[in-house]
Amino acid sequence: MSATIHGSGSRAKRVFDLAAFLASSTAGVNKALDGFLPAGTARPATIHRAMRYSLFAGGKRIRPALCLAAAAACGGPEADAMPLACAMECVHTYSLVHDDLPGMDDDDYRRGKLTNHKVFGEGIAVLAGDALLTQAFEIAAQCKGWQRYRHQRIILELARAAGSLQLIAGQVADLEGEGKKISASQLRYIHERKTSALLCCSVRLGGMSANCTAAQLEALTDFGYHVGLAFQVIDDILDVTQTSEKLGKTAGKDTKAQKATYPSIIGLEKSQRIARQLTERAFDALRIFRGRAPALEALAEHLLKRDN
Ligand code: GRG
Repeated sequence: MSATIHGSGSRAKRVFDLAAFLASSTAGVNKALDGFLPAGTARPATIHRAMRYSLFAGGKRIRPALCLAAAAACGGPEADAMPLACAMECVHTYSLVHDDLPGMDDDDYRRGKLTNHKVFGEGIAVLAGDALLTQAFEIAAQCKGWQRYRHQRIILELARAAGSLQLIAGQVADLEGEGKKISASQLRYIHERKTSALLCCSVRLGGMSANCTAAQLEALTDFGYHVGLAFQVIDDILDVTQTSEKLGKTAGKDTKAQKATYPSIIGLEKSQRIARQLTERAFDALRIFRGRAPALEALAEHLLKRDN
């Protein structure tokens, strides 16, 4: 997988080996996560097996990749960003474990495997999600801290993105919107919080791990916000155009749950146009890096064209 990417500003085309970047970032993240998490045999073994079951179920590792790519764009070493990349994946996995619970989306499959509660039972799945969220903060606290971004700032960043004004606010609005007719602006509110908040936080933390400047942080925020929105629009499109096998989770759930999505409100074609426009806005945000953010550019393009 090599992505032809648009050079910021000049729009010059270069080729970046995204497959190699993703293979290497995923291997690095998996190894680091394995080291950060208690062993599957640590007492009580059930909870550690349940945490590891979902964490190593084969997720695409997009948030860690964005975190590492943002660090690289700002000239920071991968090792400094790694704890934050791992923390993002733990928060994300927790949100999926809880999202799949009977009281939420009630799903049987995730990442191509049975969902956590189907294997370990509801009680353990709730606790595994709780433990993954807590683990994220334990891991983030182990970052080295930077001159512009002390530990307190890093923890605050993560807490805000995962908290009741962002990730959880998005999930609440999503739940409350089921079966109701909601407007495009209400849908944007949900997408900003339930999806964009974590993607945006991933690139911001990557930048912070490189002790980035305020201007770089602003650019990463703009990039993460638009890539996050595009990601959810594409997710909604894939829900109606792909099979469960391809997605590794039950396709067509949004329609079944009478959830408002871009395709259901404005149709497939217009949704695809919006995802492209949001990705363009993300590319524009990277101008400040003058072509030195190839991994971020390639990731944005890849996320627009993904099929799972
Ligand atoms: C707080 C109880 C509680 C739950 C939080 C916020 C939340 C539950 C759930 C949101 C879950 C969700 C479906 C968000 C949308 C974001 C999204 C499209 C996730 C899928 O991300 P991928 O495709 O997944 O990167 P993989 O499995 O590849 O990591």
